[in-house]
Amino acid sequence: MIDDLKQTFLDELESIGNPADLFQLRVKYLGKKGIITSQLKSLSSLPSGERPFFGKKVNEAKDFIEDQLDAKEARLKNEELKKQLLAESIDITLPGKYTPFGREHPINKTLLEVVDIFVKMGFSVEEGPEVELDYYNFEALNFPKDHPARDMQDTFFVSDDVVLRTHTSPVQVRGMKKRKPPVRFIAPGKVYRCDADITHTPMFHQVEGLMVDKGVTFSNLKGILETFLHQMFGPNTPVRFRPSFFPFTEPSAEVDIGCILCSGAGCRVCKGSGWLEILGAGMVNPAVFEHVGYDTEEYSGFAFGMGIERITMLKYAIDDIRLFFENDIRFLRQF
Ligand code: FA5
Repeated sequence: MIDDLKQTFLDELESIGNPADLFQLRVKYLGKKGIITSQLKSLSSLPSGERPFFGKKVNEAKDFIEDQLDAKEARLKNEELKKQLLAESIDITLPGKYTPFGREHPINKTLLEVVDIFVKMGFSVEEGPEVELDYYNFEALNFPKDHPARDMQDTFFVSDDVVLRTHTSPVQVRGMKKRKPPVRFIAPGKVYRCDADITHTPMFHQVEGLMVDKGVTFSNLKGILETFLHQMFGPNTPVRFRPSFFPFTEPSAEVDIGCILCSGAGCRVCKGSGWLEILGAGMVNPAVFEHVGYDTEEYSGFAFGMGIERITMLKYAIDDIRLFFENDIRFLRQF
């Protein structure tokens, strides 16, 4: 009878293919109300002479069933693991997935380099709006209405009183209005002019600089700009100041560096002169101080402004400004 039980168990075990069914089978035979357990319980109702023989048989069957269940459980687990490994196998001979990394745009790269040099010299960074009032872009900078100097910058008008700023110089005025001297900041950002050829685009970037304090002189301006240009273009780069005109500075200067392509010998880029114009600068015109309420007797200052596209073109010998804005990945990848 016990042997029949073992055989029935083996047949049932044979048909089982997953751990959940196996567990049910274990409960069926070895659980509290299982077949084997109830056989063991029924021993007490047997005549005492039959108990040892029958008890031994039931215990053997219990051990046998336990061993069989454990072995099957191990087999099933093993099969499952094999299936999982097969499903998750990786073909290491396939080519990897290429994730292209973005990189800094050359204009941003130069802009950050410029900002970094001035921040290290103690300048803070100031920002202003790109859609600007005529007052800040022109009037407070000593460009009176209908003054011919306004023609120097081809302006995009939003309305009679509002323009797309043509330079970063309005940030000088906004920055000074916000605080009392001493002031020392730079103002990087986008500016707009109705202008387009191989050295001009309708949108470009400038960095403005302003320093106002008691006793600031043209020598300070020269020192700061020479230090900057030597860090940007190399310590042996020649720098020269030429007289120029801006309504908001007096005296004004245009600053040139020795042509970095021909080392001053004269080439196509410097048009044979050996020099390249790099920025505009000068001592802040007292008329501007009056607009911001600074005492012109007590304070003096200098300002400068440079075009970032121009600096980038010189640094990397690029001869067409439009390349920066065409988003040709083959060009941009080189920086
Ligand atoms: C100015 O804009 C003055 N605000 C600079 C200044 C600031 C002078 C403070 C004195 C004191 P200018 O118009 O020269 O000056 O422009 C400065 C630089 O902007 C130029 O040297 C040139 O590098 C760049 N630039 C001008 N127009 C364009 C354009 N359309 N595209 C690209 N760069 C331009």
